[in-house]
Amino acid sequence: MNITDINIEQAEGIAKMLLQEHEFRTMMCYYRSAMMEIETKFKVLNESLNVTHDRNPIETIKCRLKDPKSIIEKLWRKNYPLTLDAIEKHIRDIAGIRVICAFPEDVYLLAEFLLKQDDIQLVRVKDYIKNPKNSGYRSLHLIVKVPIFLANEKRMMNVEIQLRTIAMDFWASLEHKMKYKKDLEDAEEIAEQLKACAEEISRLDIAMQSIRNRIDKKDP
Ligand code: 0O2
Repeated sequence: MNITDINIEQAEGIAKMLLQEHEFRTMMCYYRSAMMEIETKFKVLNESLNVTHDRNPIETIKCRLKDPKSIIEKLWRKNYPLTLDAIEKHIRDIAGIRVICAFPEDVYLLAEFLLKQDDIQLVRVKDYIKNPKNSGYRSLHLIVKVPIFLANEKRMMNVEIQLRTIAMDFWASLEHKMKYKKDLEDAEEIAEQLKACAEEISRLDIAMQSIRNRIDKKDP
């Protein structure tokens, strides 16, 4: 986004948002709280699956709050007004949680157990594992609403959850780096190579899953 390209309505929007700095910080505090709620839910599931299924499906959990610049850029790109109302209504990935598992079946198991919880509302699912993106990107994306309990009220907040395997995460990190690298001469060739790697990674995930299932069956 180039600030010199903005028109008067958009400039007014930015000015209003800055004037509402206190409201903006309050809203970010709500999203941070929602992110913590979801992180805790996954940690609890990990503990409980240790007892019931004899495994800890989660390798890592990464949390991030979208920074104000990325929020404004997204509103801008999608042609929404630069207001707090528009942020709450249209930007559903301000609070983001990435859950990394060793095996693909654990990705679905965790999603299923989270969505069974009676305080969680499912807003949207995008299954890029069953339907990978053109780039080769694979992950299970959920947008959920989770309640946060404040001093005098309860609020339902959106959280974006990305679940994927270690191998898918390894791939996504490198591919993400390439996307942000400008003036890459052989970008097309690298993208093709990455796509081929994504397919190999998917085969590897399936093979590792099947080995684990065989080992599990042999357990007494
Ligand atoms: P960041 O910094 O990762 O958060 P929407 O949110 O619905 O308006 P969209 O595009 O429909 O937008 O959302 P989608 O496809 O569910 O997920 C977008 C996020 O998924 C991205 O966030 C990435 O984190 C990840 N993602 C999606 N496609 C790819 C891909 O091809 N490669 C990689 N490495 N990651 C991908 P952001 O917004 O890019 O930023």
